[in-house]
Amino acid sequence: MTRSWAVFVLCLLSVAQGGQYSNYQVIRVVPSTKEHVLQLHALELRQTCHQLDFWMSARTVGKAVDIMVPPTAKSYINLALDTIKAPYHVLINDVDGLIQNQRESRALNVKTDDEDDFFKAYRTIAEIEAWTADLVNKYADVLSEVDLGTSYEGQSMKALKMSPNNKSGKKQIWLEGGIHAREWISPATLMYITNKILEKYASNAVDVIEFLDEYDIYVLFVTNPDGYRYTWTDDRLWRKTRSPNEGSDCIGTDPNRNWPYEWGGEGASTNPCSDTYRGSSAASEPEVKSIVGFLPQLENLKMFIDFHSYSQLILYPWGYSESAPPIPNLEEVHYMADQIASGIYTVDGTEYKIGNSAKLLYPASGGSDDYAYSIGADFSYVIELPDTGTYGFLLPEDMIIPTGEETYTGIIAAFKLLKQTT
Ligand code: 0X9
Ligand code: ZN
Repeated sequence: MTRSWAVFVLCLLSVAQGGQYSNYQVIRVVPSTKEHVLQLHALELRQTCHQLDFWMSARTVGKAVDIMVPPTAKSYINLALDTIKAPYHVLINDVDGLIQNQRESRALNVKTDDEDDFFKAYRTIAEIEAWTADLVNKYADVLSEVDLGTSYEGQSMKALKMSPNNKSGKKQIWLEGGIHAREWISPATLMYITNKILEKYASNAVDVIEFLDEYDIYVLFVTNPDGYRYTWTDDRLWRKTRSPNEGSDCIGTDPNRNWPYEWGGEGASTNPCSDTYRGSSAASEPEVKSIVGFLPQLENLKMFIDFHSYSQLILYPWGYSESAPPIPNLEEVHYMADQIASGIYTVDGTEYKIGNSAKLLYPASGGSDDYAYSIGADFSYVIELPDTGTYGFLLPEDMIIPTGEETYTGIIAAFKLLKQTT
């Protein structure tokens, strides 16, 4: 019997169990041969029948693959990895324990007696909306809301616009977070950065004042609000949108495989049950469609950043394929990424790797970064925030402020360079 046939039979024997995460583990496999990588890819294709969740997809030799394994699939995965002889170890022993810790920590930190408390806890959609409304009031001279539309479940999607003037010929920047629902550090970091830029503006910090004189900054904290809400109410580790799929019981599309540039190519699944499902068509998701309806109206879009987690990477186009041609302004884009990484490093010594998305991470088509670059954003990035796997998507909330602080420094370094070069 061939190996893959053996795996297929085992797949039929395993009974998938839904529900919460008791006795779930995350294991890290580091493929040391090309054969390991191929086998891990094959395993990933069959992930849904074992309820495996590839927190980090298979890439190349030497690059870690993180797989969340339910108790029902432990013997299967052990056997499969022993058979292909790929080295692995337990990365997170008790996924449910981390989720419970986060719940308990939030209960202690949820209070907002003073303003700074807001960043001591992860925030629900309702809390984010209330905080945003306060922010718009507080900084009325520079801040306004832009209505983008609604999500599939009818939640309103509003971007914030930081702009102290209506000067003609202004350049624009778009920052978005929370496109993947479970990556909670993303909206939290983006809110931290936004708040700090506004504080600096209000305290007359010259660099921020001068920057906003030439650039309008648009910010969307939660790009996938239905998914984000679902991570609070039902499933902490949900990634996709919440729209139904015709002919399937599985819900949701990966919104970061749904953008209308090179849609449906490599690294995007045609299976609605997959976590990387590309959707029924390009921009099938109302959340993606709303932004696609707005972004091209920005005539001078200079920079686009989509915040994700985890792995500490700064990635740039093209991400859709390793065989895509190099982007024309590769040198400048790489140098800008280097400046962001250096800025981040100066704060606490957190190290980021930078590089082409398809090569440094993996090819994935239909991504927001490729789309933004395709419509003319000179600098387009995905920033994969901390950590590198100790907690993964379950980064403790006492990491919000340090992550916010260092990422803010990186972004300010980018603004400085942008102003010198565009
Ligand atoms: O796979 C993704 O969508 C991103 N990584 S994550 O672990 N947060 O899911 C990376 C996207 C990189 N960009 C493109 N490949 N276009
Ligand atoms: Zn992501």
